[in-house]
Amino acid sequence: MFIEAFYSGDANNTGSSSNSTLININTQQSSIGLVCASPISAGFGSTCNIAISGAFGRVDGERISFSADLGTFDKTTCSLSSSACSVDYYPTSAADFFEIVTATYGGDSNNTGSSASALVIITQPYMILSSRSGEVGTIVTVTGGDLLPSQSLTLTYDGLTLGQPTCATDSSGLVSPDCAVIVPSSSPGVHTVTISDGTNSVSSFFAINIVIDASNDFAGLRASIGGNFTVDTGLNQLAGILFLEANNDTTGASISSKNVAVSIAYGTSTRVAFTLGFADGGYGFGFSCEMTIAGGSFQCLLSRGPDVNGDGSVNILDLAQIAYYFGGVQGSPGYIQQGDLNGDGVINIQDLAIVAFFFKAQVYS
Ligand SMILES: [Ca+2]
Ligand SMILES: [Ca+2]
Repeated sequence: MFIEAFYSGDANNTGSSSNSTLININTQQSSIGLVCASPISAGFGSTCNIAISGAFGRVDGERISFSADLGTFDKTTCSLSSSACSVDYYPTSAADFFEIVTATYGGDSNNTGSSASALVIITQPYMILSSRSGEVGTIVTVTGGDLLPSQSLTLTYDGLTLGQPTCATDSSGLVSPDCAVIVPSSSPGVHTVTISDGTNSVSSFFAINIVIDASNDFAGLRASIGGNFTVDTGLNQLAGILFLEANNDTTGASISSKNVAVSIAYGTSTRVAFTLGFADGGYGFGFSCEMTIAGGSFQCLLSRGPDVNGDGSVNILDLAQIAYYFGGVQGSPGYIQQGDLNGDGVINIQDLAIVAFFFKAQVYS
């Protein structure tokens, strides 16, 4: 702005004027302070308060606008009152770990515009399973947190809503669910457990194992096998440690026991067979088991090993051994003990059938 003084003169004086003088008039520099509640759960509101300073004249009643890349506001502008106002911000996805909320004042003829940003951290819901593997029917406790309050939580297993009570929610603050899952009928391998509040969800994994538990009597002994296999349906592989024990059938005294680590790549087979012998103490018998992968079922037979010739595999040579001694009766020259798989004193079709059933079974000693 230029200011200039004029004298119009009178009867005695001519008029005159001053040089013009430049006066700079700056608009007031406004400044916004922005504070948003953080951290919050996705879908749960964060109140953002702003206060403007440095501004003068006609600021109250003017509007502050808000923005964020994701999420919504209860209103995208608020009207200043006593140089302050607030909005509520709602992030919509917990997949977004944080959001930057920006408040902007456009300024007016007295004040320059200004803006400010605030970081809102969005908490990630979490869940913890009390057990990560087991059998169908296992009761698993689900605990977690940072889900939304005042909503029903739902649990799903492989995408199917579980037909059991939904978790209770904590009406004060963020939810800390505490509920029980009864693992439904499902095939061996890894399954997905998900908990959701309608906006946020989080998943964990539960592995169904194949559980082996069998015992049989054989030649005055009682033998048992136990343990479980984890199944990797991606690599088509199962692995586990099995415990074998043989006791005197009358006294119960332990005769032999051992742990056997078993790892089998089953490829495209739907059935897995293996045989484990009580090599300790020279007992020529053991368990031979077969399992179906999809169903997780198993059956184990206690007998002399189907690897009749002891070369580490069950194949045509073992069938040939049985065939050679076929009909041999205990005590006769045509009888060999290792060919009488079921121990009934005669080598016949039943022994042949055992070798045939476990043909190509993986042999562990
Ligand atoms: Ca063999
Ligand atoms: Ca026999």
